Amino acid sequence: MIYNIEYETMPREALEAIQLRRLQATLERVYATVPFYRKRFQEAGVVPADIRSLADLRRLPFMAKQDLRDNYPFGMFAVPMENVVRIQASSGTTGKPTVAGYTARDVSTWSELMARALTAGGVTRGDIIHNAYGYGLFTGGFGVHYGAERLGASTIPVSGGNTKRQVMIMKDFGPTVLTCTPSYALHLAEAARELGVTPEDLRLRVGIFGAEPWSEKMREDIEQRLHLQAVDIYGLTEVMGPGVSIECPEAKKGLHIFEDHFIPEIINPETGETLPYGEVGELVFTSITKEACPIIRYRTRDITSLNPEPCICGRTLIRMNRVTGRTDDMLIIRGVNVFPSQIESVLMETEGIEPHYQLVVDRENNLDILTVRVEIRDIAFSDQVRRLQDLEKNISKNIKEYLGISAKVKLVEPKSIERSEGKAKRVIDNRKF
Ligand code: DLL
Repeated sequence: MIYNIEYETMPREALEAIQLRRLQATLERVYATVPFYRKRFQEAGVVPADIRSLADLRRLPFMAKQDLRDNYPFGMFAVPMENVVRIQASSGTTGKPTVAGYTARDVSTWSELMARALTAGGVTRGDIIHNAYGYGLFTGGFGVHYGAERLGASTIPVSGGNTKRQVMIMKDFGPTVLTCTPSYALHLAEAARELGVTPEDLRLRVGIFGAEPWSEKMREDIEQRLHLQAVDIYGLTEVMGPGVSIECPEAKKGLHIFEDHFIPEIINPETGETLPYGEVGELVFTSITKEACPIIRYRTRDITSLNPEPCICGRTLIRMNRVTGRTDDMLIIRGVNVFPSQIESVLMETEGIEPHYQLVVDRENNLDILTVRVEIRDIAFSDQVRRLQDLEKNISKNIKEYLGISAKVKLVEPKSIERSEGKAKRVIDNRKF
Protein backbone atom coordinates (compact mmCIF):
# COMPACT_ATOMS: atom_id res chain seq x y z
CA MET A 1 0.00 0.00 0.00
CA ILE A 2 1.07 3.57 -0.68
CA TYR A 3 -0.07 6.37 1.65
CA ASN A 4 0.61 9.32 -0.64
CA ILE A 5 0.31 8.07 -4.21
CA GLU A 6 0.95 11.48 -5.73
CA TYR A 7 4.31 12.14 -4.10
CA GLU A 8 5.57 8.60 -3.69
CA THR A 9 5.07 7.61 -7.32
CA MET A 10 5.70 10.94 -9.04
CA PRO A 11 7.70 10.87 -12.30
CA ARG A 12 11.33 11.80 -11.52
CA GLU A 13 11.26 14.95 -13.60
CA ALA A 14 8.30 16.38 -11.72
CA LEU A 15 9.83 15.36 -8.41
CA GLU A 16 13.12 17.03 -9.26
CA ALA A 17 11.33 20.24 -10.23
CA ILE A 18 9.65 20.28 -6.82
CA GLN A 19 12.97 19.55 -5.12
CA LEU A 20 14.68 22.45 -6.83
CA ARG A 21 11.92 24.90 -5.97
CA ARG A 22 11.86 23.80 -2.34
CA LEU A 23 15.65 23.81 -2.10
CA GLN A 24 15.86 27.37 -3.39
CA ALA A 25 13.22 28.56 -0.94
CA THR A 26 15.03 26.83 1.95
CA LEU A 27 18.36 28.40 1.00
CA GLU A 28 16.87 31.89 0.80
CA ARG A 29 15.33 31.41 4.20
CA VAL A 30 18.36 30.04 6.04
CA TYR A 31 20.56 32.73 4.51
CA ALA A 32 18.23 35.40 5.80
CA THR A 33 17.55 33.94 9.25
CA VAL A 34 20.48 31.80 10.49
CA PRO A 35 23.81 33.61 11.00
CA PHE A 36 25.69 30.28 10.80
CA TYR A 37 24.54 29.63 7.23
CA ARG A 38 25.09 33.18 6.03
CA LYS A 39 28.66 33.06 7.30
CA ARG A 40 29.37 29.62 5.83
CA PHE A 41 27.92 30.51 2.44
CA GLN A 42 29.89 33.76 2.37
CA GLU A 43 33.10 31.89 3.22
CA ALA A 44 32.38 29.50 0.33
CA GLY A 45 31.61 32.43 -1.97
CA VAL A 46 28.04 31.39 -2.79
CA VAL A 47 24.69 33.06 -2.39
CA PRO A 48 21.35 31.25 -2.65
CA ALA A 49 20.70 32.74 -6.11
CA ASP A 50 23.75 30.81 -7.43
CA ILE A 51 21.89 27.52 -6.97
CA ARG A 52 20.01 27.17 -10.25
CA SER A 53 19.91 23.39 -10.58
CA LEU A 54 20.05 20.38 -8.26
CA ALA A 55 23.59 19.75 -9.46
CA ASP A 56 24.55 23.17 -8.05
CA LEU A 57 23.93 21.75 -4.58
CA ARG A 58 27.56 20.64 -4.73
CA ARG A 59 28.68 24.24 -4.57
CA LEU A 60 27.36 24.57 -1.03
CA PRO A 61 29.54 23.79 1.99
CA PHE A 62 28.95 20.71 4.13
CA MET A 63 27.88 20.86 7.73
CA ALA A 64 28.60 18.31 10.45
CA LYS A 65 27.59 17.40 13.97
CA GLN A 66 30.23 19.73 15.37
CA ASP A 67 28.40 22.69 13.83
CA LEU A 68 25.27 21.73 15.72
CA ARG A 69 27.31 21.37 18.91
CA ASP A 70 28.89 24.79 18.37
CA ASN A 71 25.41 26.30 18.12
CA TYR A 72 23.95 24.31 21.01
CA PRO A 73 21.16 24.35 21.98
CA PHE A 74 19.03 26.61 19.75
CA GLY A 75 21.52 28.56 17.62
CA MET A 76 20.51 26.80 14.38
CA PHE A 77 16.80 27.55 14.67
CA ALA A 78 15.48 29.41 11.65
CA VAL A 79 12.24 30.55 13.30
CA PRO A 80 11.52 32.49 16.49
CA MET A 81 11.15 30.31 19.58
CA GLU A 82 7.45 31.14 19.81
CA ASN A 83 6.92 29.19 16.58
CA VAL A 84 8.64 26.10 17.94
CA VAL A 85 6.12 23.64 19.38
CA ARG A 86 8.41 20.68 20.10
CA ILE A 87 12.02 20.02 21.03
CA GLN A 88 13.66 16.59 20.72
CA ALA A 89 17.27 15.53 21.09
CA SER A 90 19.54 12.59 20.42
CA SER A 91 21.01 10.94 23.47
CA GLY A 92 24.57 11.29 22.18
CA THR A 93 27.00 8.88 23.77
CA THR A 94 29.55 11.60 24.39
CA GLY A 95 29.12 15.27 25.16
CA LYS A 96 26.02 17.33 24.60
CA PRO A 97 22.97 15.96 22.83
CA THR A 98 21.98 17.08 19.34
CA VAL A 99 18.89 19.26 19.54
CA ALA A 100 16.07 19.52 17.01
CA GLY A 101 13.15 21.95 17.10
CA TYR A 102 9.86 21.56 15.20
CA THR A 103 7.19 24.05 14.17
CA ALA A 104 3.58 22.87 14.05
CA ARG A 105 4.04 22.33 10.32
CA ASP A 106 7.23 20.33 10.93
CA VAL A 107 5.36 18.04 13.35
CA SER A 108 2.64 17.66 10.74
CA THR A 109 5.16 16.81 8.00
CA TRP A 110 6.86 14.29 10.28
CA SER A 111 3.49 12.67 11.05
CA GLU A 112 2.73 12.40 7.32
CA LEU A 113 6.13 10.86 6.58
CA MET A 114 5.76 8.39 9.42
CA ALA A 115 2.25 7.51 8.19
CA ARG A 116 3.80 6.91 4.76
CA ALA A 117 6.59 4.84 6.33
CA LEU A 118 4.25 2.67 8.38
CA THR A 119 2.01 2.13 5.36
CA ALA A 120 5.01 1.18 3.24
CA GLY A 121 5.95 -1.33 5.94
CA GLY A 122 2.52 -2.94 5.66
CA VAL A 123 0.71 -1.26 8.56
CA THR A 124 -2.94 -0.24 8.12
CA ARG A 125 -5.48 1.66 10.21
CA GLY A 126 -6.86 -1.67 11.37
CA ASP A 127 -3.61 -2.50 13.17
CA ILE A 128 -2.72 -2.25 16.85
CA ILE A 129 0.83 -0.97 17.30
CA HIS A 130 2.95 -1.91 20.30
CA ASN A 131 5.32 1.05 20.25
CA ALA A 132 8.35 0.14 22.34
CA TYR A 133 10.61 2.90 21.02
CA GLY A 134 11.50 5.19 23.90
CA TYR A 135 9.21 8.17 24.47
CA GLY A 136 11.03 11.29 25.56
CA LEU A 137 13.77 13.31 23.96
CA PHE A 138 14.59 10.38 21.64
CA THR A 139 12.63 10.77 18.41
CA GLY A 140 11.61 7.10 18.09
CA GLY A 141 8.60 6.99 20.43
CA PHE A 142 6.89 10.22 19.40
CA GLY A 143 7.79 9.76 15.74
CA VAL A 144 5.99 6.43 15.47
CA HIS A 145 3.18 7.65 17.71
CA TYR A 146 2.22 10.68 15.62
CA GLY A 147 2.54 8.71 12.38
CA ALA A 148 0.36 5.92 13.72
CA GLU A 149 -2.31 8.39 14.82
CA ARG A 150 -2.20 10.12 11.43
CA LEU A 151 -2.70 6.75 9.82
CA GLY A 152 -5.51 5.94 12.22
CA ALA A 153 -4.00 2.79 13.73
CA SER A 154 -4.42 2.05 17.46
CA THR A 155 -1.25 2.87 19.34
CA ILE A 156 -0.04 1.41 22.62
CA PRO A 157 2.54 3.95 23.87
CA VAL A 158 4.42 1.40 25.96
CA SER A 159 7.90 2.99 25.47
CA GLY A 160 11.08 1.09 26.42
CA GLY A 161 11.75 -0.92 29.55
CA ASN A 162 9.88 -3.20 31.95
CA THR A 163 10.22 -6.05 29.52
CA LYS A 164 8.10 -8.62 31.38
CA ARG A 165 5.18 -6.23 31.50
CA GLN A 166 5.62 -5.63 27.78
CA VAL A 167 5.29 -9.36 27.13
CA MET A 168 2.07 -9.42 29.15
CA ILE A 169 0.69 -6.48 27.18
CA MET A 170 1.66 -8.14 23.89
CA LYS A 171 -0.20 -11.24 24.96
CA ASP A 172 -3.27 -9.51 26.40
CA PHE A 173 -3.77 -6.56 24.03
CA GLY A 174 -2.95 -8.56 20.91
CA PRO A 175 -0.91 -5.96 19.01
CA THR A 176 -0.36 -6.82 15.36
CA VAL A 177 2.65 -4.52 14.88
CA LEU A 178 5.81 -4.20 16.95
CA THR A 179 7.97 -1.07 16.71
CA CYS A 180 11.34 -0.94 18.52
CA THR A 181 15.06 -1.37 17.89
CA PRO A 182 16.02 -4.77 16.42
CA SER A 183 18.07 -5.56 19.51
CA TYR A 184 15.07 -4.88 21.75
CA ALA A 185 12.89 -7.04 19.50
CA LEU A 186 15.27 -9.92 20.19
CA HIS A 187 15.23 -9.18 23.89
CA LEU A 188 11.41 -9.20 23.87
CA ALA A 189 11.39 -12.49 21.96
CA GLU A 190 13.74 -14.01 24.50
CA ALA A 191 11.73 -12.72 27.46
CA ALA A 192 8.51 -14.06 25.91
CA ARG A 193 10.03 -17.50 25.52
CA GLU A 194 11.21 -17.52 29.12
CA LEU A 195 7.72 -16.59 30.28
CA GLY A 196 6.28 -19.44 28.26
CA VAL A 197 4.65 -17.16 25.69
CA THR A 198 4.93 -18.63 22.19
CA PRO A 199 4.62 -16.74 18.88
CA GLU A 200 1.22 -18.43 18.50
CA ASP A 201 0.05 -16.68 21.67
CA LEU A 202 0.80 -13.37 19.95
CA ARG A 203 -0.83 -11.73 16.94
CA LEU A 204 2.21 -9.88 15.64
CA ARG A 205 2.52 -9.75 11.85
CA VAL A 206 4.77 -6.74 11.13
CA GLY A 207 7.85 -5.31 12.85
CA ILE A 208 9.16 -1.83 12.05
CA PHE A 209 12.71 -1.92 13.33
CA GLY A 210 15.50 0.65 13.15
CA ALA A 211 17.59 3.25 14.99
CA GLU A 212 20.69 1.00 14.88
CA PRO A 213 22.51 -1.08 12.28
CA TRP A 214 21.38 -4.69 11.89
CA SER A 215 22.13 -7.41 9.39
CA GLU A 216 20.05 -9.43 6.95
CA LYS A 217 20.70 -12.50 9.10
CA MET A 218 19.43 -10.70 12.17
CA ARG A 219 16.25 -9.96 10.23
CA GLU A 220 15.73 -13.64 9.49
CA ASP A 221 16.34 -14.52 13.09
CA ILE A 222 13.82 -11.99 14.44
CA GLU A 223 11.23 -12.99 11.83
CA GLN A 224 11.56 -16.60 12.82
CA ARG A 225 11.37 -15.95 16.55
CA LEU A 226 8.39 -13.61 16.46
CA HIS A 227 6.57 -14.84 13.35
CA LEU A 228 6.36 -11.43 11.72
CA GLN A 229 7.65 -9.60 8.70
CA ALA A 230 10.55 -7.34 9.79
CA VAL A 231 11.07 -4.05 7.95
CA ASP A 232 14.01 -1.65 8.24
CA ILE A 233 13.29 2.02 9.05
CA TYR A 234 15.89 4.75 9.12
CA GLY A 235 16.13 8.29 10.38
CA LEU A 236 18.09 10.66 12.55
CA THR A 237 17.29 13.53 14.89
CA GLU A 238 19.23 16.08 12.86
CA VAL A 239 17.19 15.36 9.74
CA MET A 240 13.81 14.80 11.49
CA GLY A 241 13.71 11.49 13.39
CA PRO A 242 12.42 8.12 12.14
CA GLY A 243 10.72 8.17 8.75
CA VAL A 244 13.47 9.61 6.58
CA SER A 245 13.42 6.31 4.70
CA ILE A 246 11.83 2.87 4.89
CA GLU A 247 11.99 -0.47 3.14
CA CYS A 248 9.06 -1.74 1.14
CA PRO A 249 8.26 -5.40 1.84
CA GLU A 250 7.67 -5.94 -1.90
CA ALA A 251 11.39 -5.72 -2.63
CA LYS A 252 12.96 -5.76 0.87
CA LYS A 253 15.94 -4.32 -0.90
CA GLY A 254 16.87 -0.83 0.15
CA LEU A 255 14.98 1.94 1.91
CA HIS A 256 12.96 4.50 -0.07
CA ILE A 257 13.95 8.05 0.87
CA PHE A 258 11.13 10.60 1.02
CA GLU A 259 12.84 12.82 -1.51
CA ASP A 260 10.11 15.40 -1.71
CA HIS A 261 11.44 16.44 1.73
CA PHE A 262 15.09 15.39 1.81
CA ILE A 263 17.76 15.34 -0.89
CA PRO A 264 20.36 12.60 -0.38
CA GLU A 265 23.94 12.50 -1.67
CA ILE A 266 26.77 10.04 -1.15
CA ILE A 267 30.26 11.44 -0.68
CA ASN A 268 33.73 10.10 -0.22
CA PRO A 269 34.21 10.77 3.51
CA GLU A 270 37.88 11.58 3.05
CA THR A 271 37.74 13.95 0.09
CA GLY A 272 34.16 15.22 0.24
CA GLU A 273 33.77 14.41 -3.45
CA THR A 274 30.24 13.42 -4.55
CA LEU A 275 30.09 9.77 -5.59
CA PRO A 276 27.98 8.26 -8.38
CA TYR A 277 24.97 6.04 -7.65
CA GLY A 278 25.92 2.60 -6.42
CA GLU A 279 29.18 3.61 -4.79
CA VAL A 280 29.52 3.23 -1.05
CA GLY A 281 30.28 6.30 1.01
CA GLU A 282 28.91 8.72 3.59
CA LEU A 283 25.28 9.74 3.35
CA VAL A 284 24.60 13.49 3.24
CA PHE A 285 21.16 15.10 3.55
CA THR A 286 19.64 18.46 2.71
CA SER A 287 16.18 19.16 4.06
CA ILE A 288 13.91 21.11 1.76
CA THR A 289 10.70 21.57 3.75
CA LYS A 290 11.79 21.88 7.36
CA GLU A 291 10.96 25.19 9.03
CA ALA A 292 12.55 25.19 12.49
CA CYS A 293 15.83 23.37 11.83
CA PRO A 294 16.69 23.15 8.14
CA ILE A 295 19.93 21.33 7.42
CA ILE A 296 22.09 21.86 4.36
CA ARG A 297 24.43 19.12 3.17
CA TYR A 298 24.53 17.52 6.58
CA ARG A 299 27.11 14.75 6.92
CA THR A 300 25.37 11.87 8.70
CA ARG A 301 28.49 9.65 9.10
CA ASP A 302 26.26 6.75 8.02
CA ILE A 303 27.75 4.47 5.40
CA THR A 304 25.58 3.29 2.52
CA SER A 305 24.97 3.67 -1.23
CA LEU A 306 22.07 4.92 -3.35
CA ASN A 307 20.10 2.83 -5.81
CA PRO A 308 18.07 4.77 -8.42
CA GLU A 309 16.57 1.68 -10.13
CA PRO A 310 12.77 1.65 -10.39
CA CYS A 311 11.23 -0.50 -7.66
CA ILE A 312 8.58 -3.17 -8.04
CA CYS A 313 6.48 -1.49 -5.34
CA GLY A 314 5.72 1.40 -7.71
CA ARG A 315 7.51 4.10 -5.74
CA THR A 316 9.75 6.34 -7.81
CA LEU A 317 11.68 7.40 -4.71
CA ILE A 318 15.36 6.51 -4.70
CA ARG A 319 16.50 3.75 -2.34
CA MET A 320 19.42 3.77 0.09
CA ASN A 321 20.90 0.40 0.91
CA ARG A 322 20.93 -0.91 4.47
CA VAL A 323 23.26 1.24 6.58
CA THR A 324 26.25 -0.94 7.40
CA GLY A 325 27.62 1.33 10.12
CA ARG A 326 28.87 4.78 10.91
CA THR A 327 32.23 6.25 10.02
CA ASP A 328 32.77 6.76 13.74
CA ASP A 329 31.78 3.15 14.59
CA MET A 330 34.13 1.69 12.07
CA LEU A 331 36.88 -0.23 13.78
CA ILE A 332 40.31 -0.15 12.32
CA ILE A 333 41.94 -3.35 13.47
CA ARG A 334 45.58 -3.43 12.48
CA GLY A 335 44.74 -1.28 9.51
CA VAL A 336 41.73 -3.26 8.31
CA ASN A 337 38.37 -1.47 8.37
CA VAL A 338 35.51 -3.46 9.87
CA PHE A 339 32.00 -2.58 10.93
CA PRO A 340 30.31 -4.40 13.82
CA SER A 341 27.53 -5.43 11.41
CA GLN A 342 30.03 -7.41 9.31
CA ILE A 343 31.07 -9.40 12.35
CA GLU A 344 27.40 -9.83 13.19
CA SER A 345 26.82 -11.41 9.79
CA VAL A 346 29.59 -13.95 10.39
CA LEU A 347 28.29 -14.75 13.88
CA MET A 348 24.76 -15.22 12.66
CA GLU A 349 25.94 -17.92 10.26
CA THR A 350 27.12 -20.02 13.19
CA GLU A 351 25.05 -22.72 14.85
CA GLY A 352 24.91 -22.90 18.63
CA ILE A 353 25.29 -19.22 19.49
CA GLU A 354 22.82 -16.47 20.30
CA PRO A 355 22.66 -13.13 18.42
CA HIS A 356 23.98 -11.29 21.48
CA TYR A 357 27.54 -10.11 21.11
CA GLN A 358 29.99 -7.41 22.02
CA LEU A 359 33.28 -6.40 20.49
CA VAL A 360 36.13 -5.40 22.78
CA VAL A 361 39.22 -3.76 21.37
CA ASP A 362 42.45 -3.46 23.32
CA ARG A 363 45.96 -2.45 22.47
CA GLU A 364 48.74 -4.69 23.71
CA ASN A 365 52.35 -3.97 22.77
CA ASN A 366 51.11 -1.54 20.13
CA LEU A 367 48.97 -4.21 18.51
CA ASP A 368 45.21 -4.06 18.26
CA ILE A 369 43.51 -7.06 19.80
CA LEU A 370 39.88 -7.67 18.94
CA THR A 371 37.90 -9.92 21.24
CA VAL A 372 34.45 -11.02 20.15
CA ARG A 373 32.26 -11.95 23.12
CA VAL A 374 29.25 -13.96 22.08
CA GLU A 375 26.70 -15.98 24.01
CA ILE A 376 26.30 -19.71 23.62
CA ARG A 377 22.79 -21.00 23.19
CA ASP A 378 22.84 -24.01 25.43
CA ILE A 379 24.14 -23.85 28.96
CA ALA A 380 24.71 -27.63 29.10
CA PHE A 381 27.18 -27.15 26.33
CA SER A 382 29.40 -24.98 28.53
CA ASP A 383 30.68 -28.06 30.39
CA GLN A 384 32.18 -29.51 27.31
CA VAL A 385 35.40 -27.54 27.12
CA ARG A 386 36.55 -29.25 24.00
CA ARG A 387 33.41 -28.44 22.07
CA LEU A 388 33.54 -24.84 23.24
CA GLN A 389 37.10 -24.47 22.05
CA ASP A 390 36.24 -25.94 18.68
CA LEU A 391 33.36 -23.53 18.29
CA GLU A 392 35.53 -20.55 19.24
CA LYS A 393 38.18 -21.61 16.75
CA ASN A 394 35.62 -22.09 14.06
CA ILE A 395 34.12 -18.60 14.48
CA SER A 396 37.58 -17.09 14.61
CA LYS A 397 38.47 -18.86 11.37
CA ASN A 398 35.35 -17.58 9.66
CA ILE A 399 36.02 -13.99 10.75
CA LYS A 400 39.53 -14.29 9.37
CA GLU A 401 38.26 -15.78 6.14
CA TYR A 402 35.45 -13.30 5.46
CA LEU A 403 36.87 -10.11 6.94
CA GLY A 404 40.60 -10.67 6.89
CA ILE A 405 41.15 -9.87 10.55
CA SER A 406 42.27 -11.95 13.48
CA ALA A 407 39.90 -12.02 16.41
CA LYS A 408 39.86 -13.85 19.70
CA VAL A 409 36.46 -15.37 20.20
CA LYS A 410 35.19 -15.83 23.71
CA LEU A 411 31.98 -17.74 24.26
CA VAL A 412 30.10 -16.51 27.28
CA GLU A 413 27.13 -17.84 29.22
CA PRO A 414 23.61 -17.15 28.03
CA LYS A 415 22.34 -13.74 29.20
CA SER A 416 25.73 -12.48 30.32
CA ILE A 417 25.83 -9.70 27.73
CA GLU A 418 23.78 -6.72 28.79
CA ARG A 419 20.42 -6.39 27.00
CA SER A 420 19.46 -2.98 25.68
CA GLU A 421 16.06 -1.36 25.73
CA GLY A 422 17.06 1.02 22.99
CA LYS A 423 20.20 1.01 20.89
CA ALA A 424 22.57 -1.86 21.65
CA LYS A 425 26.13 -1.02 22.67
CA ARG A 426 28.20 -3.34 20.50
CA VAL A 427 31.70 -1.95 20.84
CA ILE A 428 33.96 -1.34 23.82
CA ASP A 429 37.12 0.29 22.58
CA ASN A 430 39.77 0.39 25.29
CA ARG A 431 42.45 1.78 23.02
CA LYS A 432 43.82 5.23 23.83
CA PHE A 433 44.24 7.38 20.80
O1 DLL B 1 17.62 6.66 15.80
C1 DLL B 1 15.80 7.84 14.76
C2 DLL B 1 15.05 6.57 14.60
C3 DLL B 1 14.16 6.15 15.56
C4 DLL B 1 15.22 5.81 13.45
C5 DLL B 1 13.43 4.99 15.40
C6 DLL B 1 14.50 4.63 13.26
C7 DLL B 1 13.60 4.24 14.24
P1 DLL B 1 19.09 9.19 16.41
O2 DLL B 1 18.97 8.76 17.81
O3 DLL B 1 19.43 10.62 16.13
O4 DLL B 1 17.76 8.93 15.63
O5 DLL B 1 20.19 8.26 15.74
C8 DLL B 1 20.42 8.35 14.37
O6 DLL B 1 21.04 6.00 14.23
O7 DLL B 1 22.57 8.37 12.08
C9 DLL B 1 22.25 5.95 12.24
O8 DLL B 1 23.61 5.89 12.59
C10 DLL B 1 21.46 5.11 13.21
N1 DLL B 1 20.29 4.51 12.55
C11 DLL B 1 19.01 4.93 12.56
N2 DLL B 1 18.22 4.06 11.85
C12 DLL B 1 19.05 3.09 11.37
C13 DLL B 1 18.86 1.92 10.58
C14 DLL B 1 17.14 7.73 15.46
N3 DLL B 1 17.68 1.54 10.13
C15 DLL B 1 21.47 7.33 13.95
N4 DLL B 1 19.97 1.20 10.27
C16 DLL B 1 21.69 7.34 12.46
C17 DLL B 1 21.19 1.55 10.70
C18 DLL B 1 20.36 3.39 11.81
N5 DLL B 1 21.42 2.62 11.48
